[in-house]
Amino acid sequence: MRRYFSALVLALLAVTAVAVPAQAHAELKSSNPASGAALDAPPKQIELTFSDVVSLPDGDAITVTGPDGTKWPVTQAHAVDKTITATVDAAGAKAGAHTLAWKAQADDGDIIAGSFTFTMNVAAQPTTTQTTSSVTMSAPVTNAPPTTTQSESGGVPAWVWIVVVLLVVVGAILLVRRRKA
Ligand SMILES: [Cu+2]
Repeated sequence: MRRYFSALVLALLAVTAVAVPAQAHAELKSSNPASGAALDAPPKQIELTFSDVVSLPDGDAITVTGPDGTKWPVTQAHAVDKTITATVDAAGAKAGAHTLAWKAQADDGDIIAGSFTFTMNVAAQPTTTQTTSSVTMSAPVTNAPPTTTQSESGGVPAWVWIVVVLLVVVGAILLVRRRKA
């Protein structure tokens, strides 16, 4: 009976020994951008907040991968207390779904990792490369038939014709009345 009891105690100790370190892991509590966020402008900084103290892991703490598979350059990763921050260069950000993968070293030395997605509603603001693309885009417009450009720029606005027609009508009515008088 006593053997049975000590075996039970040992078994319980074994279970808790496995369970306790697993619970001690820090977890990702919140982030900016948040998981599932839809952004109108690319973020300049990424912030991950954990449930416990974390430090930077070996290798990249944060990677952001765009819809076309290109990675945003991530610099200046810092771990302070429960947060990891990093500066991102999203100049080439495309509209669409992005994956943010993170890795951190928990206070007990274990490496924790995870990933989530967020969406960019628009592509990044124009850069020098995009200016050249807009120049090539405007080229076909200049090649458009001259008749369309003339009717738009050289044509008289519609309201002018309406005013002219009204003046003629009013003038005609006045003339008719004068003759009758
Ligand atoms: Cu752990």
